Amino acid sequence: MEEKLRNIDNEAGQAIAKAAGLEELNEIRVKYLGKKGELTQVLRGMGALSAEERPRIGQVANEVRASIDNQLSARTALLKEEAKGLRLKGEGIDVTLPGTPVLRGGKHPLTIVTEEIQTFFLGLGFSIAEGPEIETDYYNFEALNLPKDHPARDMQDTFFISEETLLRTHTSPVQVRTMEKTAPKLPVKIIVPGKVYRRDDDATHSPMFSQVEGLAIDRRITFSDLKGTLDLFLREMFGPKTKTRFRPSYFPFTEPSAEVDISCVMCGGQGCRVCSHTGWLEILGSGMVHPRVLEVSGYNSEEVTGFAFGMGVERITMLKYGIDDLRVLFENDLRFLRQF
Ligand code: 2U9
Repeated sequence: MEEKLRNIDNEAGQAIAKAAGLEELNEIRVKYLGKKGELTQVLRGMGALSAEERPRIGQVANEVRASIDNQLSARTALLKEEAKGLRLKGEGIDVTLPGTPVLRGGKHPLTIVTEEIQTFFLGLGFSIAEGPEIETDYYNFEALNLPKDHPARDMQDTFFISEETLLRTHTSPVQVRTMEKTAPKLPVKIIVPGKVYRRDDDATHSPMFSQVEGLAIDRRITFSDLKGTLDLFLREMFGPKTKTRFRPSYFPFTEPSAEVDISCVMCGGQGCRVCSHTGWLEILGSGMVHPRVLEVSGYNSEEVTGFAFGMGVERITMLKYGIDDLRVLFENDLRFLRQF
């Protein structure tokens, strides 16, 4: 009887290995394990066995049932996988081809630097403010102490849309709008990143460029606050050894005004081609907010003072990464962009 059982196992095993489809496997299951199946038939004959033989044969029968069952499951899983592969091939998908890599984008160097500037000032308690790129003459010039006949308007060659609307030449109108909305509440501490437009186009000027400007207004804000803030900022941006220098300058919206230089990032101040052998690089403009600008936007210039500054992000990016032509920042050449 044991031999009969072993034979059933072998026979079933061969049939399963040869089976070409799921239906055939089901027929094999019925043939061997079903109610009228071969294994069941053999077990029916167990009544004729002696009491000593019965448990042993019982155990063999259980082993054979488990063996056939396992082989059926394994073959079923294999055939299902094959069927899936064939279906995908039928749909024109070759599952054996290597996958197409998904390219992850990267940040543009101007974005990296803008975010770095923002992060620094957020750490000092400034908020980020933004505003429209199409502006009125009032917010871009008039409110900033630049009346229509002011000669300093020529410094910012402007794209006019109509007599009263234009592409902003700096992000300063956002500070004016913020002051109008906030006055007379204190303090105002904002930085304003954004695109600005001037009619300029060469290796160091683009008709569209990016600025970050800052404004802090409160009681008793002094030039020392301006100096301390920008000093710390420039050392953070260009390294702890960076020296700064404040030079008197003129802007219509600040008084006094100062141009800020850093020791040359290339030669450390020795003098080289990049700094035109002066040892210094002009990096931003700044000053104490002109009392007229405070008044126009709703602040009492007898009670509050403020400092402001502005920088061009392209220039800072070029100096930080040693880029000598501004235009590569706008050409979207991946060979350039992949380096960041
Ligand atoms: C308000 C009051 C004052 C913003 C300032 C500068 C100095 C400055 C230039 C740097 C390089 C522009 O990109 S650049 O060409 N900016 O020199 N900007 S003070 O002063 C303000 C702004 C708004 C209400």
